Amino acid sequence: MNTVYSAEHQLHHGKHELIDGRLEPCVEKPERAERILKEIRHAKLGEVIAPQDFGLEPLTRVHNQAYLGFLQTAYRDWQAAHKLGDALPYVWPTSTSRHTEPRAIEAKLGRYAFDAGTPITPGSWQAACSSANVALTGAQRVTQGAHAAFALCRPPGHHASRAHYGGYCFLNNASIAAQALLDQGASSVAILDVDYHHGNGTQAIFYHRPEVLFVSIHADPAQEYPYFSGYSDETGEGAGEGATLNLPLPQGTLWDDYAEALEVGLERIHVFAPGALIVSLGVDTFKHDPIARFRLESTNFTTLGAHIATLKLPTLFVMEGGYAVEALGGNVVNVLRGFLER
Ligand code: SP5
Ligand code: ZN
Repeated sequence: MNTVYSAEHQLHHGKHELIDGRLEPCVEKPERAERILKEIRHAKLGEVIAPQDFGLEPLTRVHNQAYLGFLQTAYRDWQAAHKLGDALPYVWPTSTSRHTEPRAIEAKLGRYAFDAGTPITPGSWQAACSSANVALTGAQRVTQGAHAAFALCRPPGHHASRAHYGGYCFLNNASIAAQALLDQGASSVAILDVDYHHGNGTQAIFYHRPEVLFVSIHADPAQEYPYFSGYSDETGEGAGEGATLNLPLPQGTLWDDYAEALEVGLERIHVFAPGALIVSLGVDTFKHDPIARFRLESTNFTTLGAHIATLKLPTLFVMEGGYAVEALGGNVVNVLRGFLER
């Protein structure tokens, strides 16, 4: 299987995120992608290829223009307003606020961000674009007939919605890839999100759409970030009713319970019979992850990959979270190997 990778991810390098009352060093750091790349090469999983540049058009299929315009100039605007360091929001509109478009950069940050954990740095826009191009290049491989591809995206994407960033995500790489597959002729696509955190952005983007099935296994939002979505009674709306399946699990979940939820999710995808599968691949379900609380072992990731392979669908893996850097590359390789070797 080919891995798509670009060193441009390194341009996004935040210093701090607001976490549990402190500004802490960002857990979403360049070392993550480098570790994964190293293990992919070491495991001789296949060729590592560079992304093509698809420009802005495929991004506008998923995100709105004003949001993209904001992201493009956010850091420059922050700097021009004489703010220091990375751009982080600290004031938010609420349901009682005016809805006029804000002009000040600090107001725009609150307008477009949903958390204070996602710093915008000088190179964030370029890195986010390159991450989307990595996903789009992977999607193109699948459209051209590859059985599988791995998009080594960084920054991740599944928390970003049409006009909101957060959760270390700016552009929703998996959604952009799904939309590209549809635009290139696929009649339907399933997205299986196995990141520890609910993929609130992906869910929102396709919530009303019947041709994209979104299945997510994640920590119960009553206990865990992102808190405001991911409950099992969210099943889609309008034409999209029934095309969202949330399978929340409690903190502390071990493989056996995880595997049961996985079977439910895979069965739904099997019945949906999509033209292609996108896996939002987070390995922050690992027992030693510093910000998450499932307890999967490294060997469980091999089984996860093997189970996904039983669907026998053209599959694009899109990298999302996973912050235990020592084991990160190995855990990702285990998923991909389990998938290939089945
Ligand atoms: C892509 C992805 O995995 N994004 C996750 C963003 C989560 N950010 C908030 C983390 C809050 C962690 N709270 C528990 C910390 C334990 N010290
Ligand atoms: Zn996550």
